[in-house]
Amino acid sequence: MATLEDLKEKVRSLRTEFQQALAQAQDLGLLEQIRVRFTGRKSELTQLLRSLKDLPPESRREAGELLNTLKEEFLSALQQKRQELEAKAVQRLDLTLPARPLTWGTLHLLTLTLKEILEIFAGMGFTIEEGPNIEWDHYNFEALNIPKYHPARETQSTFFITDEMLLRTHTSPVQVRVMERKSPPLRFVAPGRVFRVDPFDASHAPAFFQMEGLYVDRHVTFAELKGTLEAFLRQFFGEETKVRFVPSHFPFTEPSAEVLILWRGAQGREQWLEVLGCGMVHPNVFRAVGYDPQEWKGFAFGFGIERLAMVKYGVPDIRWFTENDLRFLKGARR
Ligand code: 2NL
Repeated sequence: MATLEDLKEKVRSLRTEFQQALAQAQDLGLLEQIRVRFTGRKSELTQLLRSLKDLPPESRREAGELLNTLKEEFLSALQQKRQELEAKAVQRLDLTLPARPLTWGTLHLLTLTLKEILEIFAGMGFTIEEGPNIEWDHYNFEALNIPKYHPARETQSTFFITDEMLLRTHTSPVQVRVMERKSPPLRFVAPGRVFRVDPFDASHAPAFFQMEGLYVDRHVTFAELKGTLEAFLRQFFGEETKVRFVPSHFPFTEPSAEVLILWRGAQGREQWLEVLGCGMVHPNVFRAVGYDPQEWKGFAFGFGIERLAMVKYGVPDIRWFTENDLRFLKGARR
C-alpha cells in the first residue's frame, strides 16, 4: 500500500464489486458467502485495516475513516439483504401441502376383552362389583376358608404390606365384602387387578387382571354353574366351542372344577386348554359372612383376563400387554 490515493481507488473498486455481488445473492447461503468474502477475517478489507500501520502517519487517520465507513456500509447492506431474503422465505411456505394424516388411538386389547366379557355376563343378569387392591388378610384368605398356615397361602406367594395387610392375590375378597354388605340373592362379577410374587415371563406376571363371578340364591345347583359357564365360553370363543369340566380343588369351593375348551391354536393343532376355575361356594365361606349354608347355595368361578385374551387372539406372551409396543397396540384396533 503506497499512498492514500491508491487506497481511495481500492475502496471504490471494492464497493462496486460488493454491490454487484450483493445484487446476485438469491438466498441466505449465498449471502453468507458474500459476507465472508467482503468482511471476513481473510477479506481484502480486513487486510487493508491491518496494514493501516504501514501508511505514513499523516494519512493514517483519513485512511482509517475510509475503511471503517466502508465496513459499516457492507455490514448494514448485508443486514438489510438478510431481512429481505428471510421475508421471502416465509412467503414461500406452501399452505396447500396436505396435512399429515391423523392417527387415532385405540382401546387396549385387554380393555376390549374385558368389555366383551362384561357384556356377555350382563346379558345373563350379572352386575359389576369392585373393591380395593390393598386388602386385609381376613378378606383375602381367612374368610375364604384359607386359615393361617394353610398350604394355599404358600403357593399364592403374596406381597404383604404388614402382617395383616397385603396386595390382593385374587378378586374373591370383593365377593366377601359384597356378601357382608348385601343379602341374597346375589349375581355379580368382580373384575380387577391382582398381585402375586411371580417372575415376569411369557406366562406369568406379578400383576394381572382377574375376574370372578358369584351367584347366590336358595336353589343354585352345579348344573346351573355348568350351563352358565358353557354359555359364556361359547359366546366368547365361538358357538362351536367344546367345553369340558374336570374335578379340581379350591379351598373356597366344594365341589370344584377346572374348565377346559377344545381350541385350535396358531399351528392348527387342536388342544384342551384350561381357561377357568369354578365350584359351589364352600359352607365355611357362607359362615364367614353370616349366611346360613343350609338356606343359601351358590356357585363361583374365576379366570385371568390376559389368559382369555391370549387364547382368543393368539397373543404368545403376557408381557406384550404392558410393553406398549405400537405394533401390538395397533393390532388391537377394531
Ligand atoms: C381360578 C379360579 C376361582 C372362585 C374363584 C370364589 C369366591 C368366593 C367364594 C367361592 Cl367369595 N369362590 N371364587 C371359585 C372358584 C375358582 O378361581 O383359577 N383361580 C385362580
